[in-house]
Amino acid sequence: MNLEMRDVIYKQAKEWVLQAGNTIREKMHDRMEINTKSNPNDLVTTMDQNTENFFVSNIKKTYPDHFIISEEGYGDQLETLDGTVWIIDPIDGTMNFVHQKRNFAISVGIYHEGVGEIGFIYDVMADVLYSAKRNEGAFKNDDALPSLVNKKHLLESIVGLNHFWLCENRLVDEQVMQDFVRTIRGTRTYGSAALEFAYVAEGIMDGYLTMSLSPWDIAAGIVIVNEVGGVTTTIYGEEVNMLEKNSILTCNPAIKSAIVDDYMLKGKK
Ligand code: 2AM
Ligand code: CA
Ligand code: CA
Ligand code: CA
Repeated sequence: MNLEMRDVIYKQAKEWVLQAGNTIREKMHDRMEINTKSNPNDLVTTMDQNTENFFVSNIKKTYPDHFIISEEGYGDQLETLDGTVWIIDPIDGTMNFVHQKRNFAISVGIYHEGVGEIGFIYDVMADVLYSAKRNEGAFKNDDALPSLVNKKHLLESIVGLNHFWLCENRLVDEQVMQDFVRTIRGTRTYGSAALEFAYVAEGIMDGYLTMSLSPWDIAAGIVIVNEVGGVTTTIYGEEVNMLEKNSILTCNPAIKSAIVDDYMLKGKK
């Protein structure tokens, strides 16, 4: 992607992200409809839909030749990542949005010919914007995020994961996962995949493990984590497919092989 064009798109996308966040904060306490999707805990609100619609209509108007992959159905059905593709989660962490009124994010990744060029993760209530352009570093608001120190040991690592890893699951033996959580220093569960990626990029968590995420949950996060030297693969160390659901490991590169080889592959079902 032409760098001048990329800067123009970056500025425009940033403006829309901040504007969408502003609207969410303003309308936060208005009455809204809450519905369920795949199961009773899989929530969607009119705020998710309206926010996505805001992005999609603006993008279609301003960049009619760009494509969109997004969660709530306003985007395109794509079979390739050819051209410029915006990958959008209007509210990541809808359960947090509904129940906690915080700890949710707007996630926007912009890919060109399959390569992640721009990423935004906006923690709306904290008003903290994580951003990155490929090869130009990652930022938390206006501060550059330092590269991850490549000295981390698994024993001193905090890893984001949820309790389902310790329940019977289809991916990794529960006994192996119990060994894993006893080995590491601590676990965290924030309930927003995008924010967990941002925290890995910030170096306040060393890794994040999750069983199944969609492209819009990870697109921005991958670009931001990349820029601080972090790595993202499936939990078994395979390349992520941005057109499908994937299990996800994003982490400091220093602990990747310990997690993948000594736990995920060892416990693989
Ligand atoms: P969402 O809030 O945009 O749906 C919650 O643990 C994290 O997993 C959130 O980032 C959430 O995104 C994501 N997630 C993916 N699939 C989900 C599902 N079926 N139900 C709830 N959260 C899901
Ligand atoms: Ca959802
Ligand atoms: Ca999501
Ligand atoms: Ca969402």
